[in-house]
Amino acid sequence: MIKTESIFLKALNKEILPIPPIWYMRQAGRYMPEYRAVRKNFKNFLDMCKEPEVCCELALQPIDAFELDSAILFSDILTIPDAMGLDVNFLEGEGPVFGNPIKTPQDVIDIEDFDTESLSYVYKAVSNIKNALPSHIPLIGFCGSPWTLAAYSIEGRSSKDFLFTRNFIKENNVEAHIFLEKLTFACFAYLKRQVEAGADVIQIFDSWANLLSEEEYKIYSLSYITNLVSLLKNDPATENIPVILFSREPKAKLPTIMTSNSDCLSLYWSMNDIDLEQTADKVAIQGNLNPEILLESNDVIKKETLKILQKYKNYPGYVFNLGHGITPNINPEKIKYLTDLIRST
Ligand code: 1CP
Repeated sequence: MIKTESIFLKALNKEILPIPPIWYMRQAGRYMPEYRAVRKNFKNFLDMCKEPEVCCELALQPIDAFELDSAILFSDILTIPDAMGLDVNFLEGEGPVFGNPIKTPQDVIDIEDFDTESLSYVYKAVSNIKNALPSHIPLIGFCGSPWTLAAYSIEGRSSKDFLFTRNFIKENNVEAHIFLEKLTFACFAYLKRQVEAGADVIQIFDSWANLLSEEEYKIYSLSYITNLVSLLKNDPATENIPVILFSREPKAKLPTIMTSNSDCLSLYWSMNDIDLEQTADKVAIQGNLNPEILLESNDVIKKETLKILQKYKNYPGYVFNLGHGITPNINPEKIKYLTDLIRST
C-alpha cells in the first residue's frame, strides 16, 4: 500500500497514534559512513552547506537508511550570523570560529542588516529536498533561537560556559536586547522563506538555554522565542506550520516554556519527570532518549526505550526522538535497531 499521510504531522496535530513517528536530531552527520564520504570533499563545513545538491543528498541519507518519518533540512543554525557578516568558519576539531564576532556594543549597532536573499542557497536546498521526498515524509526547516545565535556570535566560538557572552549581556544590556531583536526578525524572515520553499514543519533549536537562570531565560531567550512564534503564527505564509521548540536543559518549568505557544516541545534527555497532565492536549511532546544510551548493548537500549514508550503511550501527540543530537561515535546499526524496535512494539 502506498502511504499518503504523514504520521509525523498527525502527531504534531496532537493525535494519539499506535506507533509514534520517528526522526532523530542530527540524523544526517558524521556517524554515517555515507556522510563522511561526502564531507571529505570540503574543508570548511559551511562551504558544503552552500551546495544545495549536496545538502539534498545528505538530508536523504538517513531517510534511505532507516525509513524515518521526517527529513530535516541539511544546513546549520549559524548561517544567519554568517550572512550578517560575522564570518563563520568551521575549523577541523574546533567547531565554529567567528572571524568577525560581536566584541563591543558598537558592533551590535554596526552589524549588517540581514539580507534574507543572501541565504538563497538554503531555500534552494529546501526545495530540492522537498521535491526528492515522497509525499508522506515531511521536511523540517529550522533555525537557532535568537539567544543561541547571540551566544555564538558574541563568544565567537563554542564554549562550555559562554562567560564572555554572559558578561557582555549584563554590561551592555541595551545593545544585547537590540541584537536579540535583530536576530528574531532575521529568524522570522529566514523561516518564512524556508516554508515558501517547501518546509512543512519548523524546529527552533535553543541549544544554549541551559546557560541561563530561570529569570534570565525568560528575559533573554523565551521572550524572543515567543515573539518569533507569534510572528510565524500571524503571517498567512506560516500560520499553519507546526513549530517545535527544542530547549537544552532549561531551568524553567514546562508551563513557563509552553507560554511560547510552540506546538510541540522537544525534551532534553534529562527531562524525565515531567507531569503530562500539565501538557496533554495543549502541546505535543518530542523526545527524549539519552543519545549515550546508543553506545550501550541492545538490551540496555531496549529497556530505556520501552520506559519512554510506556510513558507516552496514549499521549495526544508524541514524536519519538533523542534528547539531543546523534554523536559521531554512535554505530548506525544502533539507529537501525532502535528504529525497528519502536516500530515492532
Ligand atoms: O564537520 C562536520 O561534519 C560538521 C558536523 C555538523 C553537522 C552534521 C555541524 C557542525 N552541523 C551539522 C548539521 C546540522 N546542525 C543540522 C542538520 C543535520 C541533521 O540534523 O540531520 C542541524 C539541525 C544543526 C543544528 C545545530 N548546529 C545546532 C543545534 C542542534 C544541537 O545539536 O544543539 C547547533 C548548536 C549547531 C552549531 C554547530 N554546528 C556544528 C558544530 C560542531 C556546532 C557547534 C556545537 C557546539 O557548540 O558544541
